[in-house]
Amino acid sequence: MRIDKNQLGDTNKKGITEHNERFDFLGYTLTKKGKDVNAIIKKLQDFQVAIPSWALGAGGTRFGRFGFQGEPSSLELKIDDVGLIHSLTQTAGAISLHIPWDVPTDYNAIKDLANSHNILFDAVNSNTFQDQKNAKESYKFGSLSNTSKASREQAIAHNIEVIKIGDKLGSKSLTVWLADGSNFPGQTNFQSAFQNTEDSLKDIYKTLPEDWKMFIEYKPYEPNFYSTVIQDWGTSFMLANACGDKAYTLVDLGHHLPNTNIEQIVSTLMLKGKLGGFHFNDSKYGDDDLTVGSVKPYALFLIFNALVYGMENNPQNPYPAWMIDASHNIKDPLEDLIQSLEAIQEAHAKALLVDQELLTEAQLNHDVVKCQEILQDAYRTDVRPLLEKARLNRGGALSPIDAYRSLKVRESLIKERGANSVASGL
Ligand code: AOS
Ligand code: ZN
Ligand code: ZN
Ligand code: ZN
Repeated sequence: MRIDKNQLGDTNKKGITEHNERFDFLGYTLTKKGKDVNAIIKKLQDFQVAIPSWALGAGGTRFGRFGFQGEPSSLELKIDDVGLIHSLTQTAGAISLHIPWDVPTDYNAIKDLANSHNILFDAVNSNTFQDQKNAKESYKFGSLSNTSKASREQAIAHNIEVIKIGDKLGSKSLTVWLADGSNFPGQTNFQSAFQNTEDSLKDIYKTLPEDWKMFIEYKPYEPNFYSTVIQDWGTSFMLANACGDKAYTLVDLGHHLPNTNIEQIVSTLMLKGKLGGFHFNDSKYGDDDLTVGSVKPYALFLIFNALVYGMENNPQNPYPAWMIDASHNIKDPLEDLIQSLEAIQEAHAKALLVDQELLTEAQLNHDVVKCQEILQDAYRTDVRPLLEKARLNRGGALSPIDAYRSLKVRESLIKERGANSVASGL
């Protein structure tokens, strides 16, 4: 199924009067405070977040998986799902593929399909955390860090293959996330694991096309529970520097030990021009991959404040690649992704309201109370009318969730694909 603009026009009519009232009031208040409301809306309209192909079905946990009816069973259907999210939210203009789960058979047909939905191919993700069917070597004891040269070489070759596949689709970056690590003290030698990883990454890096970037994702634990080779941003940063200018650190919000100050990490990386990619999600205990903004919305706002500052003040940092990295156990994945996009744009809009000049002045005066007031004034503003306006301007839905439900999108997908359709790759 596809959603056309006429259908949205009809569903949008219902709430438009109320939207106009709320927008006019907010616009008036913000203008009085000296804000350029149109410039903020333009920034919201331009902000696009990639949807990962693996978030479109129910992922489940190691204890079980409760399927979601009408899941996309092929790459084509996954692109159609992102198309649906994009037509409603106007914020999901890209898809991030996972190889070998999403290898295209007909590249031109896949590119045409994505194009018909106005969707680009963002970073491609390699997979060396599972043994693939008929693979000669195993990753049970690591991939790029493995003590076995044959395993390392297989993992390097796979990443190079992923770059080639992405290149044919128009992707411009490779994301490397490694499950490499150890489960027990003494199991591995930390220094040789690091050195092998650095050498392997350099071999992959050498094959990157000129206009490509490599993102190195870090994570403190899981699937290994004693040590992870690329455990934190410092390790990723060192590896990126060892590789070269086209290698960057990727921050996934769920990949930090409890209470880590992520906004400070973001700031430092952008100052050094090394924040390449970003995975949005939320968490309570670990890498929970929950709906963005569902648990710690204020932390998300503070992180966005650092991101907005960096985008405005750090030309040495390239524009980061944004992606939602989520997993769905009990919600309709499409509804959850819509909620995540809303939370992302809400935090983004609030960060755009922060008066940076006043904040700098208050910081220089050591006026701690004022500093907090400035941040919280922005955070406490209900910015939802701005998000609505940005969506309407681009031809999206006033309320994406309401439209998704009133247009009976899931029901249509189940009718088209069948109740037992399972997302490919999972
Ligand atoms: C794993 O924890 C990382 O977040 C990865 O970015 C990603 O979820 C994985 O590559 C998907 O399989
Ligand atoms: Zn991630
Ligand atoms: Zn995560
Ligand atoms: Zn993760």
